[in-house]
This record gives sequence, structure tokens and C-alpha cells, in this order.
Amino acid sequence: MKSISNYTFPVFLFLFIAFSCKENQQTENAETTEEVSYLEESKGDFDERMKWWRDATYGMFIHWGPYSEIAGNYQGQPIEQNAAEWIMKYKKIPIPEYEQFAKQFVPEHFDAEEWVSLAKQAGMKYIVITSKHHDGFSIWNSEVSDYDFEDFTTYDKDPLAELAAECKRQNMPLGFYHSIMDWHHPKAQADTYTSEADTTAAGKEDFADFYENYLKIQLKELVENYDPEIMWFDGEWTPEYTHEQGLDLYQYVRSLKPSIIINNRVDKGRQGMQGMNKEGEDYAGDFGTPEQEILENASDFDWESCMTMNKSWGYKEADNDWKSSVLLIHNLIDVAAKGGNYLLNVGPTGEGKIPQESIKRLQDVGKWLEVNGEAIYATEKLSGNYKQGDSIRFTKSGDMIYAFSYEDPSGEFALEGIAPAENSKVQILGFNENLEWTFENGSLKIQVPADLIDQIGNSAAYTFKITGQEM
Ligand code: FHN
Repeated sequence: MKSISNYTFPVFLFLFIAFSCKENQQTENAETTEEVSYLEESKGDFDERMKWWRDATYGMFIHWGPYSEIAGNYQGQPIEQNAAEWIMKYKKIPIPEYEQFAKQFVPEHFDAEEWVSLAKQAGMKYIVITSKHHDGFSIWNSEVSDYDFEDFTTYDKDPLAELAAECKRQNMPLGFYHSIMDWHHPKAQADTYTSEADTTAAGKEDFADFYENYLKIQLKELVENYDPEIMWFDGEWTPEYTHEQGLDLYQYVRSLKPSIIINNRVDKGRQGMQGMNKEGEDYAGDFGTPEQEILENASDFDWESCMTMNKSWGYKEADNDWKSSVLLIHNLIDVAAKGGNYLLNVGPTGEGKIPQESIKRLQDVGKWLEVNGEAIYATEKLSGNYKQGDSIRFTKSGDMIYAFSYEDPSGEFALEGIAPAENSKVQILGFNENLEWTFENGSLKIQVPADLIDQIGNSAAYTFKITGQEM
């Protein structure tokens, strides 16, 4: 019978070899992790990482925090400014007073399944929600902050955990809007948040401490515990945040999850509300972020226009200045034709209900996309003109050209610069007949039935599908 001594050496040798291999592997991994500079990504790797986001085209923005409970009213009056989520600054509400509002942020009606299902019904392909806005309140249970539901309110759930789980269940990519500027944290110029005054040198040292030992720790929590596909930074304009920190933060977040997509507000390159990076300096960020506007022309850089449906990002009870569903559809078409994404905002109430006016518009756009979505999702802008006149836009996918007409195209509908393939079928999405057409001297003339509207009803835009190429 073999004694234990007969086994000692071989076992020891096996363990030594196994341990050495593991050590080497860890070292390699460590070296591999340390060596990757995500700021020097190849175009091929970048395009592969961005593909799902480019194809998605249309997402839901959600602004939700203690400001949603305040609803844009202060001392019995609606604020005169648009953005209800800025009420702390607009009304120079002292932190202790604002904290009392935060305690009242108890979203008893929050329902993750309802929110994600509505986004799906709307035809939205990703969601970006405010994990922390400028007011500093974390809408997840953070280990490094007591300014969250768990430690600050009677609400005993983690809505971000519920939303992340529901998004996984419904295969809806989830992203987080996270403000670099923080009006609550004592080391992030909280004592001077009520003014634009630049911080003192001490302020910059404090902010560096906040950056390393709070902001980055919370981001690590969010990425590791909630697994977002997008980090949507904001508040980068705050003076004590630096370009060097921006480059570092991009590298840091990508090192936490290499496939994650990060907007250009991680750094200091953004040109205001126009949203694209300044030329010259290499600023970090995967896409530009025009806000409340659409780029004037098409861009070869990735970009996403974020917009409200009324005037406020956060819920504002008094704001009834709603964009029409037709305008929202035209905005989506215009953005897609220019090669961008459209991030359309909803501002749920403090209780967790999405306003009915938002729901109606989301459902209207969703119905239009049910018929016309193939011309929006996974399409590209044309190399040449993205439009013809003021009421026609184009997208393409492979050898398919899509032409959107904002107006009733009944009768003879002419397109310039589009060469149909021989024997091409020309159709209107949602209308089953093949349309007669001629192509002479560079002009495509399509015969559309005079009673088209009677047959398919009014639409915000009629989409022609043409096998062909741009000239
Ligand atoms: O200050 C924020 C504002 O509250 C809102 O979040 C928008 C939408 O991203 N961004 C900033 C204003 O540019």
C-alpha cells in the first residue's frame, strides 16, 4: 500500500507547477491590463465596440432624483427656469434644506418592468438613467455614500439594481448618466455651488481627493455591480476638473469594462451645447453630445443628440410645453440621416411614474417605427446629401436607399441623386404595392397612388424603399 510519503513529492511538484503557472498568468494578465491604453484603440476595435450603439440609433434618457419629488416648485411657486433638476442651484437651496427634500424621495410606484417595457414599446434600443446628477444624490445603494436611498430615505429598495436586472431580462442595454460636478460632496466645491466662482487652489486639491476617493470609487461600484454598457458623463465643465483627469477617467472606466462606451463629456473637449469636441487636442470620449439641438450637417464622427420632450429634464409639474409626436419623429429621422443617435428624455415623478404626456409621445413614435424602423435602425447616412429640400431625408443600408417624405407624396414624387438598380422594386413602407417609376437624366420619378393617404392613413413621414445607389 503506498504511504503518504510516496505521494508527497509528486503532489508537491504538481502544486508547485500549478502555482507557478497561475502566478505567471496573473502577472501576464496584470501586465496585459496595465499595458492596454484605451485611448489608443485601433479603428477596427473602435468600430466593433460602437457597432451595437450605432445600429441602435434611438434611446431613452431618464432624469430621476430628489428634484423629481420637488417637481420644479419651491416655496409654493414653479421656478421660472426650464430645468427642474437645477432647482437647488437656481433657488440657492442650502444643502441641509435640500436634504430634507431628498428624504421625501420615496418612489413607491417605481416599476422597472413598466419603464423598460415602455422603452421597448417606444422602439428605443437602450436606456441611459441618471445614477447621480449634480445634486449628488446616488440612486443606487452606494457603499461610499450615505446620500442614497438606503441611508437617507425610508425607501428600502435599490431601483438601479431592479432596473439593471429588468434590462438584462429584456435585453435592453443600460447606461448611466453620472455628473462629475457634485453640489453635495464637501470636497467638490459644495460650499460654493451657489456661484460660478472658480475654486481656490485648495479647492482643486480637495476636488482631486473627491475625484480619486469618491467619484472613481462610485464608478467602480456602478460598473462592477450594475454592468452598464454606457457611461454618460456630464458636469465636466466645473472649473476644478481637468483635461488630465478626463483622460485618466476614460482609461479608468474602460479598464473596469473594456467594452463600455463613454461620451465626450468624460473630458473637457466639448464645444458647449453643440456637443462635438474641439479640434486639435486629443480629447477623450467615444461620441459627441449635442444637447437640445441636432447637428446642422451630417458628421463622420459618432454623435448623439439628447433632447427633452417638454422643456425640463427632471419632472416639472408646471411644464406643459410638449413637443408634438410628429416633431419627435422628424427629429429622429433627421438625426439618423445625419449619422447620429437620438436620446429622448423622460422625467419620471418622485413616486416613479412616467408622465402620461411622455407615454403618449413614446407610443406614437413606437407605432411609426413598427412600420418604418428598418429605415432607421442599423442604417447609415449617405456619403453625399443627407436631404433633398426641407422635407426629404435619406438613409441607406447595403444596396437599399430609404427616402423619408415629411409631406404627402401622392402623385408624382421625384428624387434627385438616387440611381435605382435595374428592375428595382420601389415601395412605400407599410403599403404593399410596387410603385411605377422612371429614371431619366438623373431624376427618379415615382408614381404614387392619389389615394395613398386614404389607403394607409396619415403618417408623420412616408418612407420610400429603393434598391439602388446614391449618385
Ligand atoms: O446640467 C445638465 C442638465 O441638468 C441635463 O442633465 C443636461 C442633459 O444632459 N445636461 C446638463 C446641461 O448641459
